Amino acid sequence: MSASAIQSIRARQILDSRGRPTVEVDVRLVDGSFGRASVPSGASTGTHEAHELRDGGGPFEGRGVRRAVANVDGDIAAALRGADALAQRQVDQRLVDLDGTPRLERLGANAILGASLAVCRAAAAHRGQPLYAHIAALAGTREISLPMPMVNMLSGGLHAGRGMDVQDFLVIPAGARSIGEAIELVARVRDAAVRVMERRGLPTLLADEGGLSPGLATGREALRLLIESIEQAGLRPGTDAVIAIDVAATALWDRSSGAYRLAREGRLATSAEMIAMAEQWVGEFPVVSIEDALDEEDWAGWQQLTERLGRRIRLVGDDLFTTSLGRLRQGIASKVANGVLVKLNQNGTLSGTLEVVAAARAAGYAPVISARSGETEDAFIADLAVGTAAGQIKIGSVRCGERLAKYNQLLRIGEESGAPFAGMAAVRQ
Ligand code: 2PG
Ligand code: MG
Repeated sequence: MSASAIQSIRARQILDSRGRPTVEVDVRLVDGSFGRASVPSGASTGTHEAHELRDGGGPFEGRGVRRAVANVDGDIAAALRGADALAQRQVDQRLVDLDGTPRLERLGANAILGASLAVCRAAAAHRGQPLYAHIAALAGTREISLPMPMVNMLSGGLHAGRGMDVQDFLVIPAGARSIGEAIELVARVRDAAVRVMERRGLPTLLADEGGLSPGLATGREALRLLIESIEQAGLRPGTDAVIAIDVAATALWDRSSGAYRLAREGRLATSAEMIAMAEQWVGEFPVVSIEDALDEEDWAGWQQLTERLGRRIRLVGDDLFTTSLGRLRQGIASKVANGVLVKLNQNGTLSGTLEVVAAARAAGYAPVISARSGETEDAFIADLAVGTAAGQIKIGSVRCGERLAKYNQLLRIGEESGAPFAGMAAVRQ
């Protein structure tokens, strides 16, 4: 067996940032090279995501991942033993074939992704290369770059007990010239937001991604609060800092009434009304990016939305595309959205995810590498964003160890690689 052949694979159950079980995988190669990776988990999930295998009974309210762990230790380890860790695509193909179902339901996408990412880390170690450099080689990236972050400030939806209808209000530090400055600017805005909210007697407890949850009734109120926070931080809205929104509208879609339920506003909204609301936000505030403004199956609405706003701002599909090549192609063909959220565990393998990034780029769709609301200390996505030169990353707020692990990794990569900072180039149309 060659030095880069896989010698052993082992998995275990660990806990994520919500205290829920998730899968961690260790891979060792013949030459002793080692790779470890763990798998994130979403709360506002798209129907078409790869399948997260949970035990369905037993401890942790049935959320255990013992079956997924057993699948790694059993079928997956047997299938990958002796495979060349440098051949990521073949490894991932073998995993997908071994599973045999379209959404990786048999072995679990959490089992498969854990193995895929741990193999990649072990291969990077074998080559004596930083992870981002190895990913750049796999992706064929000519010039790596440090991504512009979009940073969660205010949370609602399923990340904050539905305290607000819209899931995330984020800040993009448009005026930053480096990743270090970007992080400093958003940290300033977040600190200012706490002061503004304390003054108004609003709660400042943390939401799932380390953002704040003021529980305001309308999007406009949240946007006003964000503008005030940017100003209080001594920054100019629209110049130094701009705004992104993740509506996560799939979680608002009410099948029985055939409309979007804006519970905090106390009304139902049609697709056209949701689009009008997005247009109002863009008209009134420096909003440069809106994710999942409509439901994952509202293709007609998405077409309308893209016609109306697609030349002015980024329209990012998350639940809509679920990091699936098929769904993204459908979107490109029907002129829907102009950006794609990229989540490794929606896809299930590293190679599959890299394919989605490449297809997006070829069609002029901006990829945004994204964390999940349930995360671990694994900073893989920081290296992924740099290695693919994606241009944008969404990690959560600048709070909580599982989020800071990624921001801090970006700082380290910036220092050691000397890669240029992407700035606003990838955000703007
Ligand atoms: C999203 C993500 C991250 P979740 O909707 O974009 O914010 O949330 O992981 O819960 O799907
Ligand atoms: Mg989303």
